[in-house]
Amino acid sequence: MISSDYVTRFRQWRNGLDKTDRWCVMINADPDALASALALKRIFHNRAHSMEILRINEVTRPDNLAMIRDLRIPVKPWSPEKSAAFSHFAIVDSQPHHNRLFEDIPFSLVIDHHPLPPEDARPCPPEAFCFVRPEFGATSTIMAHFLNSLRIRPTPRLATALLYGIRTDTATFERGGGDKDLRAWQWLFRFADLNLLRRIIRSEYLREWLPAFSQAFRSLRDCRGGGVYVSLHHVKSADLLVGIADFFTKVQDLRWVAVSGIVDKNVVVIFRGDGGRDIGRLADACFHDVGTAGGHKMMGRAEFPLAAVPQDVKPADFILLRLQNRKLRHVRPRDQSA
Ligand SMILES: [Mn+2]
Repeated sequence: MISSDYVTRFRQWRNGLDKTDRWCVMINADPDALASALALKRIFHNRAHSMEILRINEVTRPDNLAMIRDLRIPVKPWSPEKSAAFSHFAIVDSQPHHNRLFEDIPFSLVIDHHPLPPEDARPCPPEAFCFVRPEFGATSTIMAHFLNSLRIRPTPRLATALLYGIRTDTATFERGGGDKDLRAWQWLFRFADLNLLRRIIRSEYLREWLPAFSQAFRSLRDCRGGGVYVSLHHVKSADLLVGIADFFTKVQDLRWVAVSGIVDKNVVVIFRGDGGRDIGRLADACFHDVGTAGGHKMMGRAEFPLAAVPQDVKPADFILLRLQNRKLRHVRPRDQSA
């Protein structure tokens, strides 16, 4: 639980809000940030003239798009000219030093669960409310605790958003999350719309990706150690490669998969493994000499300029040869990998 003095401080701070203020909550949109911004909007309801949610990034992931659409999250793109329309700024699930677009904004409210800011970061002004607590698995958890202690019952859409925020940041409690997150999960679950939640969870692919899937199946080649290699040509975004790689992790008996594509003038290879071997090390061993490569046990990524592929060799053949021949024992020590 959030210690009660913080809740008291937050309540007092909220009581001091001016109803004529025009608030902007800035986010780097992902499920946790979107849900947290929606919760903040609810907390500010009737306490401010308005609160708009503005994102500094493009939203491309299918589940994020589904979340915005199905939960009707009113998020708009940020541009610096828009700042004149607001009197106050908040930031959730990020801190001002995380992005240069946040840097010059005079934030009055910061709520985040990422690591504490470095010593030399701009300090939070005394009149602002800053709550940065890395012991929470998600900012959505913090927002759920604030809602609960303010006795605000979330609508089904808000509860669903916060559940999906916690689910994403903790990888369904597989890669993080503790008691606080679980307690928030249990509380939110009572209010959520589980049909909507299921629909968002299942939105893993974009319709426009389907031709690439057909190409992926045709390009499938076996690799050593129960792995497969899938090669695509030019793709709009690496999200598609991630989507395809994640799909193949669900095929029983495939131990690992590498999916490559060309994004702009770079070759991107996404690796996924079942944890039986360190797939990040394989990525590093295969491609460290041509670009950036690395990852961890179950996920890896390599990216290098297309120009690194010799002119008379197809990128797919270049990659396959390396996947087949690089030996793990040549891997550099972990701390030096990209
Ligand atoms: Mn987060």
